[in-house]
Amino acid sequence: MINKIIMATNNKNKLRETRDILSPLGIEVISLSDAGIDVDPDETGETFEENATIKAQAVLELTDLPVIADDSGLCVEALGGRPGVHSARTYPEHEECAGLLEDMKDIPEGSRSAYFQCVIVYMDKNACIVFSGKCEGSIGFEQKGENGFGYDPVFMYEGRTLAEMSEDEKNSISHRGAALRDLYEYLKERNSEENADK
Ligand code: ITT
Repeated sequence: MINKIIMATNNKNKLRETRDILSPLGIEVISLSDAGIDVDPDETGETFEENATIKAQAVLELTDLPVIADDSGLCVEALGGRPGVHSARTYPEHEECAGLLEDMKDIPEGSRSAYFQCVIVYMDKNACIVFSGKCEGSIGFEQKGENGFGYDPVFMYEGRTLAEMSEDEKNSISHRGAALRDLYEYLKERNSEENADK
């Protein structure tokens, strides 16, 4: 029976969105600091899946609990898919929206398509499962909204930015929400099988 999972992240926003979706399962999702683990492995992979696997593996080596890791980012068509796997490192923290808007200042309306991608890896001593989700939208011309994090204030989805949505609304359409709902089903199934085996 899985009742506690470590999330291999130093990003409090990811942790909050994850807890929100997994909470009905009664599984406690604890942070690295809750677990007393201090690791920040180099994300040297070329894909979201490789980087999520690197993060999960680094933490699994230090614990007996199951681990989840999320690697995610924003891919902008007009920028050839950038910032992509480098989304956390392309611009200084808290300046990612301003930096992206500057890099896209000459790109006209209609050519500003972008998508968020999220890959979540679940890992324990016997299993490694990959879940993924995508959210398609476009990049606006100014920052709007106070919620969310990262690029949310410039990412437009059906006329609003993700930062203008409540957390529940964002989770219902987001890349992370989609990956987490599949993870939810997997964990639910695992726990019901283990209960049935008793
Ligand atoms: P961990 O590696 O510790 O989990 P991180 O923030 O460094 O935290 P990533 O390497 O996966 O995570 O980088 C993801 C970046 O992509 C993140 O810092 C944001 O800038 C952006 N991003 C991902 N999901 C997002 C979301 O839902 N809304 C806005 N920006 C997001």
